[in-house]
Amino acid sequence: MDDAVRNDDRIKTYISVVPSRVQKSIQRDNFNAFIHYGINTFADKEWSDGTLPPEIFDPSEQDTEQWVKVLKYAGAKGIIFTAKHHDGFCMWQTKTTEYSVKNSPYKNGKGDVVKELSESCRKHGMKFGIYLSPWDRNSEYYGTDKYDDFYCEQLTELLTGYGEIFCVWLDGACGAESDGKKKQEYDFERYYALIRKLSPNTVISNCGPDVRWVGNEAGCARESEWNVIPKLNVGAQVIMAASQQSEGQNMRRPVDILGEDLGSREFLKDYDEFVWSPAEVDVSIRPGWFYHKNQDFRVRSVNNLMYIYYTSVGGNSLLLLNVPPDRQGRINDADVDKLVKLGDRIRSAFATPVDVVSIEAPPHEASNKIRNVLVSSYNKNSFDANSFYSPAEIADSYEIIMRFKEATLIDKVQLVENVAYSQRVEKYSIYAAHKGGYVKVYDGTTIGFNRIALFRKPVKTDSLKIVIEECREKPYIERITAYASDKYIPRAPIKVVISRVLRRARSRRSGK
Ligand code: FUL
Repeated sequence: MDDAVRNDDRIKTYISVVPSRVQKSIQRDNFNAFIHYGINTFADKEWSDGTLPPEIFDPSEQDTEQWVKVLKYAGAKGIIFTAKHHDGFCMWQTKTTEYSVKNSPYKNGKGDVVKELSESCRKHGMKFGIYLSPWDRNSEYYGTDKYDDFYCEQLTELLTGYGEIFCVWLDGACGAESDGKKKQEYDFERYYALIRKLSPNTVISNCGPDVRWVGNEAGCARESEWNVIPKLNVGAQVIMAASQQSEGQNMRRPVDILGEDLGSREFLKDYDEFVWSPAEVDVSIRPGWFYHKNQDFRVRSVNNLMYIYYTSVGGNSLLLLNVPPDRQGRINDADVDKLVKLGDRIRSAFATPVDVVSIEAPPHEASNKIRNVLVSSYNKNSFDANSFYSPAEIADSYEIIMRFKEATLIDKVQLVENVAYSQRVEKYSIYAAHKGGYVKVYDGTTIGFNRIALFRKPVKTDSLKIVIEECREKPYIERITAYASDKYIPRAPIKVVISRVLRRARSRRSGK
């Protein structure tokens, strides 16, 4: 077989890999909130060892309604709650252990935080998910054959007693060895099967098959995030090995979990089995995952949160933003202030899609549907596998020119591939009409299920040209929308700028 044929076969293999039903649902609702709240909150700790007395769990004004309203205003579509962190303290009325809210003063032992939060979520139209730490420092069964039964019983209680659970988030962190204990070998396949059986619409994240951890806790997304990646690079064992092993370990490294490039053609050529795998950027609004009073002045700035939003949600990844309630049981004013501004900024950034009056592009493979993807009245819920623009012929490159009613100050274009046809675009540029010609305003690699191409500075123009320069066969584009600038362009944190400059210098030196 000659190389061209083999290459062609490989590309056909890559584009045959597509998202599952549950992956599509979380890719659509790609910004969710994480809530770390539990016994640690009341002891000023990030990790505790399972011996803190339940009596200290005593919030004076716990208000799950407030959590949900603030997070919804910020733009999150769902909330994932620490039903149990590594300490083993259960935030619901469980029959599996005495180490729970049942033995706390909260509502005289009758409180159930999972229930309260799930009900508030339902009331306000937010999805509700759970974090149930596999590592349990309190359970007598941990490290024994009985632990998987115990863990499955906890999963069963949570998946059957609290309505629809949109996500189960399985953490890979484990410091059992520093406790002088043997690491439990979790039967993840059993957990997955149980979740699928009890709750087929649930997404299994992190140490799970549906969503892949980006690899750091610093809010760093990859510039080029690929969804079709080698099967070997995912899987609970890989995630666990890269996860936190000791308290205080610095997880704020730049992107890791096996590197920057997980899916370019060059990278994939050495592998034979591939899976669809969206990355999730999990990051806290504060230095800690749990609330600490002395961090009230260290809440991330709105500029920083917007930067994380653009690079994760806008970078073909998912965002999971942690917001920890304080000891009163409320989201602290310091965080509320930033979350309200974040919601306002997101809405203002996408408030004004620019109307397209005419389009020029290679003929569409189906009927005359190209306007569907370019008009501003796009409704993401109405799209199905048949909604796309795809050129009839495979070509070396594809040019799409959109003309607007009038010259408008534009700072971003949202691009979406119809991933029912996989992820195909590998390189593209955006040009703006200027003084009778076109000037380049953006160049990118991946698009995938969501790309916000944010220009370095806004440009006033009456026409944009998108050129797809490299692609697996031909593109299937679901959406292209240009937005009028609201004049706020978030700046990258200085550390990111420096590492980008160093990376570029390195690749110039190595001639790549
Ligand atoms: C880590 C944990 O050790 C942290 O406490 C936190 O829950 C974070 C989301 O995952 O691995």
